[in-house]
Amino acid sequence: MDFALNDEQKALKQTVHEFAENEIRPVSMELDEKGEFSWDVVRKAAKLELTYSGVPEEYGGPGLSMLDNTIVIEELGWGCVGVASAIALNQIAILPILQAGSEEQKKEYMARLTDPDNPHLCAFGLTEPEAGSDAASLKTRAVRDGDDYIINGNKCFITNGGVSDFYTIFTTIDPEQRYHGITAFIVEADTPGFSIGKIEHKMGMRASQTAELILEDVRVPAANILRGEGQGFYVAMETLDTSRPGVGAIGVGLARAALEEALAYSKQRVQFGRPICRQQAIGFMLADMATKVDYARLLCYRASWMLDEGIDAIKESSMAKFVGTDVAMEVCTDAVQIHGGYGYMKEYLVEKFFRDAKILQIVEGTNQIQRLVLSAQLIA
Ligand code: COS
Repeated sequence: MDFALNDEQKALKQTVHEFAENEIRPVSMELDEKGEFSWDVVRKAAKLELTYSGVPEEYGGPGLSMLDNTIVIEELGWGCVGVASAIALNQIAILPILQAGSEEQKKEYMARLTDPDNPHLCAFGLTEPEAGSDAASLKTRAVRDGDDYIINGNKCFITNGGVSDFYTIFTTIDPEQRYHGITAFIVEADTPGFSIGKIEHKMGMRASQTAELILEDVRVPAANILRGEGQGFYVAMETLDTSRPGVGAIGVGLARAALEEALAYSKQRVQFGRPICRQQAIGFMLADMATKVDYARLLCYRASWMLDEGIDAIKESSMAKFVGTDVAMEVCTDAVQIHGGYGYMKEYLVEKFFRDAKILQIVEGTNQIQRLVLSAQLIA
């Protein structure tokens, strides 16, 4: 067993770290303040192939492994959770097409995503106002009409909603059949009847755009179905199994950033005649924070490595997601605490980190759902 990154991985980590430091951090506070998605940053990320780093070479991407992608995403999370989400959740939205698409679908849609000079984004449309954790209860309906389907319904909390070129929309062809009726379609953003509703005003992750999708008599060819009628629930679950370590890695990057801020502050803040890092109460907090970052990262690496090796990793992916993001919340909370009153002020990065951490425990399946998945696997 080798815990060291190889030379290529170290170089990759360095490149993405520099991108985060030079292109993301300088604008992250402003994007957060304005609640603005930045095409400028996303275009620069696309130049480095970061928006589609997991797309295999045969479809025009660099074909990074899951582990390499997890390394990339940690650095983006270090830069800004909002920007990291815009980029990493695009990768997640690519997965249903890569994992369940036909050869023609992969060729067509990957070509659009992998153009570094004119990058397109896509989005994953599963969640609905009344179907969040209980994904199988979704109501968006697809009804067959000749060679097409007519889709009606609403999706909510969709990351990159309104800035994407196409969407994977999960529908039901028969709600009575619960998950057996769920069918996934690729839907073009410019299809008549498809529109963007409310753009959410969020607590954190504000540099990524979260929107409602409205589908009113949207006509989509049957050729746009992914894998087949009634296969959509499995497509969604397989996507989430694969994507969850990446969300954990955003948490690891954020937690690492919060630890760095807390450490730097505690070295220069003097109380009772010495820097507060020399007070045991603070020193022990820093020790716990550093340990949490490390074990969360190890779980993300392990789940990613298992996915690369083709080993069943449902349990390990869920662990990586909930540990990575719970650690982010805990470490960011402690980073604010170490900053005292200053940590509550907008001028300090940890104030933003704290707000950003919260959403990570909710997206991509709440951390309670992760524990449900894990416990179901344990007792099966
Ligand atoms: N990977 C692969 N297949 C899975 C799976 C997984 N993680 N979880 C369930 N399945 C399969 C089951 O094996 C079962 O298939 P068969 O009947 O053919 O054996 C089928 O899917 C239904 O499983 P189950 O009965 O467990 O489904 P439930 O409706 O009870 O829900 C959970 C399962 C809770 C796991 C699912 O609803 C879920 O993941 N919810 C969270 C959704 C989410 O993450 N939303 C975030 C939105 S994306 S940002």
